[in-house]
Amino acid sequence: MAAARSAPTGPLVAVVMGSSSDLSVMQDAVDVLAQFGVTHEVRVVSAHRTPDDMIAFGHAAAGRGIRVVIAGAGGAAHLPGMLASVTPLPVIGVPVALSHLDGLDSLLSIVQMPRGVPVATVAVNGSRNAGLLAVRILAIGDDQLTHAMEEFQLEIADTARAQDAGLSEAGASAGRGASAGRGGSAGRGESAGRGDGATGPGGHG
Ligand code: AIR
Repeated sequence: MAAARSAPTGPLVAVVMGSSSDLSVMQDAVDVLAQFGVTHEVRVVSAHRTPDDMIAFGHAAAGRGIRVVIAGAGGAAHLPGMLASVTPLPVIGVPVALSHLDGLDSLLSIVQMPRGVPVATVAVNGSRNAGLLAVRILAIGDDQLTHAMEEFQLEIADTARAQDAGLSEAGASAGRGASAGRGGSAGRGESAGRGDGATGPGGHG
């Protein structure tokens, strides 16, 4: 019979980035993890400026009890892929947009991994979803975290329905005064916010 694995006491998620200049983007992931009560660490590890440190970090992560790595970088964004090449842990890549090329350089650097070395890539600057995906991965086999995620999903559904009600009401008002044009004042059928427009469980975001 396999020996029971002792519960890790250190952080479960590592949020790493190529430079502290990425933090404004990566903070969303950190905030989501905090909202769900997931222990985490935040580090700067550069694939190009501190490659030895990066490799050492990647080799040691699983042994330290880290379960998921969220890695963000911009430009020649090799950090997520290089980490994925030296750890068996799931790596979620966040392409950080720099002032040139709108983040397309970062996106392609992260998403176009060779077969055998997967990186789960989120949208450009999409670190909030990276945090949520890490929570979902950790929720496998964790009923409490699964329940928290279900609650979160209900919250974002409520937010979307409230938006629907608000726009429907606005459309009805506009329609009373004038022609509603091409089918009313409905929006694009999606949140106009930063992505999901939601707060986490007990959160404020
Ligand atoms: N970077 C740092 N080392 C390797 C890479 N690709 C990235 C950072 C940041 C960008 O370079 O992830 O997005 C610019 O970093 P800085 O420190 O010049 O602001």
